[in-house]
Amino acid sequence: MSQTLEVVRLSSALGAEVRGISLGEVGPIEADAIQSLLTEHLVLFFPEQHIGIEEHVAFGRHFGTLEGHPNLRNPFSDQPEIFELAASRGGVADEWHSDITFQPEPSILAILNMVKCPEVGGDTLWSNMYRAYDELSAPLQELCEGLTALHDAAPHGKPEEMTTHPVVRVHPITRRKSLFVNEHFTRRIVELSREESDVLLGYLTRWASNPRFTVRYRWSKGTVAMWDNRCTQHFVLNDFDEERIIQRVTVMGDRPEAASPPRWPPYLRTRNPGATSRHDQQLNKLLGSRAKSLESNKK
Ligand SMILES: O=C(O)CCC(=O)C(=O)O
Repeated sequence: MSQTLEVVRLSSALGAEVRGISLGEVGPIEADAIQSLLTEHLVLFFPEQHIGIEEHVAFGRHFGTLEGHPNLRNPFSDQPEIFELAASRGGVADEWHSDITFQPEPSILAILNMVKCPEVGGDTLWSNMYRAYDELSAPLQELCEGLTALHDAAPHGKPEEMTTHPVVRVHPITRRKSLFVNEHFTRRIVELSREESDVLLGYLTRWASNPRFTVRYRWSKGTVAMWDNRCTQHFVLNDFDEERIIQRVTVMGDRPEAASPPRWPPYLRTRNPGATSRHDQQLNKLLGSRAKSLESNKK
């Protein structure tokens, strides 16, 4: 299939609309071209596709191994690789996030099919995490590069599902550094006290949503979007009344590569534990279970 792609950028920070291709007929050559466009624009939109579930899954498989959502049940089909979110008045992801960061190997990219969309509202925003890192001051970049953060699945009612990731990761294709903390899943900077972590994490997660780094997309039925979770975050506007149905396939996963190794040990309150030490319970639990598994590996 020979198809001429028309590509229109949607903001200075990220995002492009792509026409002149039928996603239901993509082969390896077209998939490579799409991967190159994704590497350049970070999020792509393909209007008027109207693909079905089989085509959606087949398209996703060009980019890696697909996995259903680990915590949210798929109510409508026995196709395990599709995750559907049907929402009206609630149930939308209106907190900035990148997908499934509570797992050691989070999603690398996602492909979303807009099956039913409200006449107005329900736009999605994406933000460019390369820019969020690049525009930090040099001292703050250096501090962040030496830190790791605890992420958990508390938004899915499972705070015990947790892992740590570098605060600054390196993209395996571009080798560029990006900021890798998000308001939805990131709980704590491991090397800082709870109070310090709250301040820095609060700052970084607000910074990540600076309008200068973003694009906002107005959907129509049949549009397919595809984004790179390693260098973007997204947020859905919960401002609609009609039903909004999306179907997503999720490409898993690589272990985020740190920009540098952690420069400090985890924060541990060693003296005078008091009422405030309850704030360290989750971190201590994670560190305790890691120590135990190291110990049992030695045996
Ligand atoms: O519904 C959307 O626009 C995005 C959904 C979302 O946040 C996700 O798939 O992680």
